[in-house]
Order: sequence, then C-alpha cells, then structure tokens
Amino acid sequence: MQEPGAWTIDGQAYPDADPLAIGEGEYVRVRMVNRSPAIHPMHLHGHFFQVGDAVKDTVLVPPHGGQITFDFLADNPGDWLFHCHNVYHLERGMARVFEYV
Ligand SMILES: [Cu+2]
Repeated sequence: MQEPGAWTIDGQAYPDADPLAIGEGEYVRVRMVNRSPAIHPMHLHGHFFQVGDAVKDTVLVPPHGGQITFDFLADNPGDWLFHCHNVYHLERGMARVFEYV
C-alpha cells in the first residue's frame, strides 16, 4: 500500500521502487501516461533523447491523460535517476532508477 499523498510511477513510490533494468547499447522506449491533474516535467539523468525536433533531458507530460513517448540510447552505464522535476512530487516518490544490468 502506498501512503496517502504519494506520487507514483507505475504504482511504485521511490525509494520503495524496483529499478528499471536496461542493457548497454539498447534503445529504451519510455511511454508515459499522466493520469493525474498535475503537469510533470520528467527529467532523465545521464542521457539525452529526442522529442520532435528537440534534443532534451526533460519533457513536460501534460495532465489529464497526456501522453509522451521517447526513446533513448543506453550508452552511459551506471544507475540513473528518472524523476519528476517538481520537488514536491519527487519528495513524495515520483522517481525510478534506470539500472544497467
Ligand atoms: Cu510531477
């Protein structure tokens, strides 16, 4: 059970969240659906990705069912946090770790 007020990604609130296993050299597709009423500026450490014509490390996911999909190349081995840049969301669990395995 998540505590009330937690912000989750796929039902898990960091740090009580499973790492997301990726492999070096893979293209990783991240598909996000925002079912909350808040906008989420999602930030990936250690990598860049393309959204439209722009190369970014942060993308805004619109509220009320907004969807964003991006791909990144796993070319920087390590453990990398992927999190909402709204600090009050991050502090209540809105993060996961991409872990190279
Ligand atoms: Cu957020």
